[in-house]
Amino acid sequence: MGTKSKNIHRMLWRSTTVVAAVCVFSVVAGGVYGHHVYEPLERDADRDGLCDTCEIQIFGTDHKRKDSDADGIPDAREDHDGDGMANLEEQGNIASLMEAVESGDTKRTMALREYWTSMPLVDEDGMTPLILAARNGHIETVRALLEAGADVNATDVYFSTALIHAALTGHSETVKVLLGAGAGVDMTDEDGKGALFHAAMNGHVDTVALLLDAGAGSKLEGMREDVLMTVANRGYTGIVEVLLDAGVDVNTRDINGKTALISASIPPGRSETVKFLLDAGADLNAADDSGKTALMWAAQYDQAAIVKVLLDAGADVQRKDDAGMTAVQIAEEEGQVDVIRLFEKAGDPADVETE
Ligand SMILES: [Ca+2]
Ligand SMILES: [Ca+2]
Ligand SMILES: [Ca+2]
Repeated sequence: MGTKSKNIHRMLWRSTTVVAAVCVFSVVAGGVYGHHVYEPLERDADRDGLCDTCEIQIFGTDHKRKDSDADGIPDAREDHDGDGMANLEEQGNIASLMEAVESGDTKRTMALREYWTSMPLVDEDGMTPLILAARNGHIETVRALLEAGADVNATDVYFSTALIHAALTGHSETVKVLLGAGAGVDMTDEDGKGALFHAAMNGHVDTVALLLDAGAGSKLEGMREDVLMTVANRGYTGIVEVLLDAGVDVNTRDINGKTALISASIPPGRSETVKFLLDAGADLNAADDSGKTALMWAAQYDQAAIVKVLLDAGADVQRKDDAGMTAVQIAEEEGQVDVIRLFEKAGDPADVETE
């Protein structure tokens, strides 16, 4: 569900002012971009201008035959719903709706209301107009859609709601509007992740704060704790702070017994997060299920800056993991010279040990 791919896809639709060219253009562009993801939507097997997906999902015609019912009227000129408008023109209106929603054209989105339910059928992600507007932070369109009765908790094919999409893109004002309209704050996608998780994963601190205020994660076992570990690992200190303020225990552990401090000590560039966690009362010498402390993990992965912070904070250098190794021995085994030098500066723990 990459934004870039999605944009290319939207561009394809946008490039189809000449409705009849929709599918022909897409076939050519598909070759250029090599985007097979959208092939089912853009393919036009019988080259009659109607996309396969439109024929199958909406018009009920045979996508492999230009005149499915052999009555002499091509599928493109048939009128599947008897409203006086030919199928090809209806397809153009659906494309126009998608373009209007994505660009935040509220007036046109409302004018094309009769296609709201068609849009998810031809969008490979099953996006409703509300989801697409929310994802793009088009707050006026979101409001108009909600007022017109759009289902605030409708999902795409990944079971992601408009709230999840607004949260992962960090459109906090849109998140507010959706919450106000009764969006399920703890609804989860196909991976069991909710809006809180997605906002946190993408570093949107304001959105995380809003969702926590709305009670996100309070009913989902371990959700806030999982989020703490993840954002600590990613170095999103602001979100760590918001989560701790919301009552998450700084020393909570994941399924491998790792604390947030340990999670933050493994990747590079997390010194500030490590310092923040220590100031917030993180257990400096907490060990995970393998007996490894934050110091040992940082030593193993050559995170010299973090080793320095942990040593300065008084981390226990003599402590051994379940394999009987101290942090400096781990660093030696891994050949992490920068870290070894730091231990030497801090006083050789081996000497201390034999005293
Ligand atoms: Ca066709
Ligand atoms: Ca026909
Ligand atoms: Ca029609």
